[in-house]
Amino acid sequence: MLKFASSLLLSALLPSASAASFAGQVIYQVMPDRFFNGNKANDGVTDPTNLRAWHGGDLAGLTSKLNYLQKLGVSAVWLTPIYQQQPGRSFDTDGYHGYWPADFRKVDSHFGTQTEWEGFVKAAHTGGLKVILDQVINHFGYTSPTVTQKPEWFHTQADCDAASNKDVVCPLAGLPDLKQETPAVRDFLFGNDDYWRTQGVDGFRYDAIKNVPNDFLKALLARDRAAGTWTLGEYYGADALTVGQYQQLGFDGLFDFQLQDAMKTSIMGGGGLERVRSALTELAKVPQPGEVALFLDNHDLPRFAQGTLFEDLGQDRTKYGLRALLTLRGVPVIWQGTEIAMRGGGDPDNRRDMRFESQWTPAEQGVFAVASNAVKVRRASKALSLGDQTLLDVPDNLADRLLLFVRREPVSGQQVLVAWHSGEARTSYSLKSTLPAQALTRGLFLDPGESVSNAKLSISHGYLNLSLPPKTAMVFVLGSAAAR
Ligand SMILES: [Ca+2]
Repeated sequence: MLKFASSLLLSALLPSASAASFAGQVIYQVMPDRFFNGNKANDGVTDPTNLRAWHGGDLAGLTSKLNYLQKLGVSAVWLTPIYQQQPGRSFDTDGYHGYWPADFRKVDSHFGTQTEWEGFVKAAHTGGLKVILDQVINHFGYTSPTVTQKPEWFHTQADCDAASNKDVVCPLAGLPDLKQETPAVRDFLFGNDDYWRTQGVDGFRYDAIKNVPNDFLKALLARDRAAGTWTLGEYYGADALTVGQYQQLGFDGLFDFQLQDAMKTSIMGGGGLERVRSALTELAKVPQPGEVALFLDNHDLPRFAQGTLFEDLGQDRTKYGLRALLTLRGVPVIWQGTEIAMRGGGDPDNRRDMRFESQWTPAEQGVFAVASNAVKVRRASKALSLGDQTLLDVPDNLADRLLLFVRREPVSGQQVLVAWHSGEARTSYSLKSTLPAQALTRGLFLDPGESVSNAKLSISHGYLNLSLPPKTAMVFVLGSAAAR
């Protein structure tokens, strides 16, 4: 009887079998207005010189560039919201970003038509790409007609004043704040999910979950889980502890902002790697580390490459950052343009128009080559895509410049050793190690034009010997010669 009770408890705590998984996926984040304009007829009033105005990018443009995503090698695309935005501007800004919805089930005319949406999803799926759509569940756009038509759907200033949890009840940036505790609102938001599921969406990226009540989220996520839809929560600034708490609530993944900040400081900022090591140690404790979204930057943060004064340095360190990102357990997310080290400060400067091959400098082509190599190496490796992750000890005097870990995929037994190296020059290291001797230690990441990696590893006689180029991350396949 006791045994029966505990197994019941376990099944209530563990994710159910119908849960979706994005382990092994690599996501590319697109803001359609700033990606590619495939149909000038739907532009309306645009001003490409104003980062707060519509620029004309659309679903037709994204569809025509899916071959670009395939060239990069990603397996999924996340679109910021594409549904109908509020009329007019607020704060001298258009709803080009998609976060000011008026009709959650209609494609905004700037992005295209229902038919173009269907064409996009079909082309993405045919090309092997999963589709993640941003879902707004906290608010309507400022001037959306629903705000005046259905005032009972929204929290009032009095609600906000009386609330103990201001994050949930008070408006985010002044936006009309939905009252999820009202059954009609809850059903409306559930219905939005159901609608987009019928439209072929494989996953939802939920915006601003910090500002939405947990009991509502729990019910929403249970429905997604039952339907097999992957869920990714955006809790701005989340550390590993927050990621873990929200996974327990029912999210598959969350963005780890703490790790993002550590990687930016260490890799782009030239700081030590200790903070990354500590963020990874924390992240290992969450219920589903393989589903956590990992990123260098996004549309809400200054660009990764913005951390340096010099363009070439920003490009070199972005190569390091992208390689590092693609070695980690979790789901890497690449924000459009980071694969060519685009620059830009805070919103909206981080949302400059995407530039494509014919517009790139040779240096940008070099960043892309490193990015696409790293994405493809990751996707071809079971150990990198799905493996567990074990940090190796390094001597204290090297902890600022050397981060080592092993990724091992238990089913196949495939394993790799990963080395992040922040040293300023090529350096050789010889470290005492308990790892068994390995006959095979081939480097997997290649620089453009290389056929053999210029990094070296050997493990024998209780020592791990490394020769690493400056400021980069490297991955080495491990095994007996017979294994491959
Ligand atoms: Ca257009």
